[in-house]
Amino acid sequence: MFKLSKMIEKLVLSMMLVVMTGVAFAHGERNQEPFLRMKTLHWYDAKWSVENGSTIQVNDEVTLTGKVHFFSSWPEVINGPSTIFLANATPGPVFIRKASYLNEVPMIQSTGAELGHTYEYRVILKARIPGKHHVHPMINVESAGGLVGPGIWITIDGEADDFVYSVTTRTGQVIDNLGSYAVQNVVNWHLFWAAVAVFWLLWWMRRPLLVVRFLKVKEGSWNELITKNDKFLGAFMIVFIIGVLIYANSITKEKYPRTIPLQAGKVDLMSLAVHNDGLGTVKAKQRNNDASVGVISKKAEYFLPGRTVTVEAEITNNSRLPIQLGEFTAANIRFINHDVDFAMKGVDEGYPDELVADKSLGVSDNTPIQPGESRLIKINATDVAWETERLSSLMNDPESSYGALLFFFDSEGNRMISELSGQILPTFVD
Ligand SMILES: [Cu+2]
Repeated sequence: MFKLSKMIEKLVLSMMLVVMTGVAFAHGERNQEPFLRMKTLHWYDAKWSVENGSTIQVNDEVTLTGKVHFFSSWPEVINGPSTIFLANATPGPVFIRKASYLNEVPMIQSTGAELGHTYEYRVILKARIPGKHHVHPMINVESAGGLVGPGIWITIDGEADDFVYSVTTRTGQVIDNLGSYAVQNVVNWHLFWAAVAVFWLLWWMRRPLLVVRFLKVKEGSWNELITKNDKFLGAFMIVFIIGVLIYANSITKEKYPRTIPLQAGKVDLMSLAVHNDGLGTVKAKQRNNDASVGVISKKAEYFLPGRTVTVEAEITNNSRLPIQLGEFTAANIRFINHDVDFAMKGVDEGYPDELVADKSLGVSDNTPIQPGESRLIKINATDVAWETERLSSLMNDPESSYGALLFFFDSEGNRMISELSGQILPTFVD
């Protein structure tokens, strides 16, 4: 009797401990060593679009914003932030992450950060599973793990079954709910392969197992262990399985002619890396070879049927004379702006014709960019060369990114060259 009551007491105590630590420590963000938490990431100006302790409904959105500083004296014992991923720390997939940005660059993929620099983050979440959840921004550092920012409590109300996540694909197809899209197909294929596996197992298991077979191995009677029928079935299975794979691949290709492989590359954050000159003030550091022109790629699309690459870029003129964009060159193909005389003079005689685009380089605003001015321009490079030079196959690559050089000319004809690079999205509809 005494023992039992002692046990119940223990049980109640341990349950209380679980409940209490659950409240006090949420989900282990205080488990990390102090030096890890103090010398890695410093999150500040953190804001949530809802108040701490508030209640939202399933399907409601929450936006996390703020700044994260990568501390200069990063601990020696953990990996540096050369490969990082912006995420959210929540207890399981209770929210889906609709979008995430560092310095307004989409963070669908991993990126790399520089020590001593500050980045602005923005994470958009959509409520999925009801409950009371602690919600933080988090950055995963390769080989070091997740480093979490400050968290607030958000209660999700409603029914998990009401959760809907609808998306429109790049081909214009509307998927009503990504959560249940093609699930039946996945189930069917699993059942099919499970049936094949079970059949294969039963084929061998219907005969005496283990000891009998062990003795036969000892005797060396291989003909009884693996019969003619077994060999015949084995050969049939190889042909059958490979045949099914080829068939499945062909019907999938027919049903989904345009697919993009899972992206494996890292997003380049260099072009927008933020300088910290005194924490809190941020200044864009622009990637370029020629300090006189700053170029930031905002958005790039490749319109497949039209063989057109469109780029939106912010150009900053740091030189003392007005400048104009004269040329866009990538993979040896040159797109010239016919409205800029200095650029036209640069089309040297003797350069292979097929590598100079027939059409002019389209620039949304050709008026000279004045010294000190920053302007968002749209660049349009259309040519069959994208197809003939097989550059269009970038859609099938596990890294949909591009790079180009931009040639600027000032009013005296001086040429300034800047790099332009970023992610590129395929589009199939105009
Ligand atoms: Cu937490």
